[in-house]
Amino acid sequence: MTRLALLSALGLAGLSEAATVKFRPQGAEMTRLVQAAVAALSTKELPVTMDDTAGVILSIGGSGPSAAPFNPDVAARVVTVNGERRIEFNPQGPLPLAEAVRQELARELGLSAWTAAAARTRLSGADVNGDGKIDLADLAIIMNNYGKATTVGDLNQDRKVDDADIRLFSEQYRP
Ligand SMILES: [Ca+2]
Ligand SMILES: [Ca+2]
Repeated sequence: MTRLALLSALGLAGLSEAATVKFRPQGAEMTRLVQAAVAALSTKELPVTMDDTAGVILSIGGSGPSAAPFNPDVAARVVTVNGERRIEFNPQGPLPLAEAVRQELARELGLSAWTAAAARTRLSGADVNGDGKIDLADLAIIMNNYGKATTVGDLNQDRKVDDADIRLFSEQYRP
């Protein structure tokens, strides 16, 4: 691919991409809090949706009457119950629940902050080298692997690196 073709590809609006996060909120209030938090990450460039059929279980309060009381200083705790990971939020914790949810889920997703920009960098796949930035170093890796059957630089996960991946990169890249 020539440099000119590359630049024109960068200017094109291409395929749309979406990210899915897997969380299993329990109960109406927890579900509402998690949905609101996930909605705040979503943009036209990278819609973020929730799959609640898998992932860590999220609940307000402990699981069942035998659950240990919360340390009053903690907003949330991570426990394993019956082999399943759960994050339990302290209903009387030091943080408002919505804030505690954003904080815990940011840690789960490896987001540096609960912002759409951080989500785009982390979840779009366009940060190929994983340095927290979507920049020309990532494009260089994609170009280096162009035409190859590899997962490095394969943003749409079809096991080859081609124009579709460059278009996806161009949607996430902000010069
Ligand atoms: Ca990068
Ligand atoms: Ca691909």
